[in-house]
Amino acid sequence: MADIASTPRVEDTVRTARPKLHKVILVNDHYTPREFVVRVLRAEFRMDEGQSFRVMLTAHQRGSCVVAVFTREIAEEKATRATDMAREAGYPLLFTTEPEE
Ligand code: TYC
Repeated sequence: MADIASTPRVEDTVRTARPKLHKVILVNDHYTPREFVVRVLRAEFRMDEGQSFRVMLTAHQRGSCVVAVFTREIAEEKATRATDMAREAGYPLLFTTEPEE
């Protein structure tokens, strides 16, 4: 008779160590100057003038725009730093994060 306790179990799914990525999202508001948004995007996300202008304009026109994706920790850190940069300058500019589907 088979000994249940010693019967090997076979995993039928392959587990891979791939952390879920999180989006950093730029949120539009009516008060932050466009040039300041571009400056924050360049400083925190290392974008060039053209990229940062397009991301700013998309958020301005559609309400929000995905800036980039990172692991959760990095995404949250960058969103916080970018939002803090705006607070220090007295603007309501907001960066949020959300997990990718
Ligand atoms: N809507 C702002 C303005 O007209 C500019 C702006 C763009 C602010 C994108 C935030 O995420 C933003 N001055």
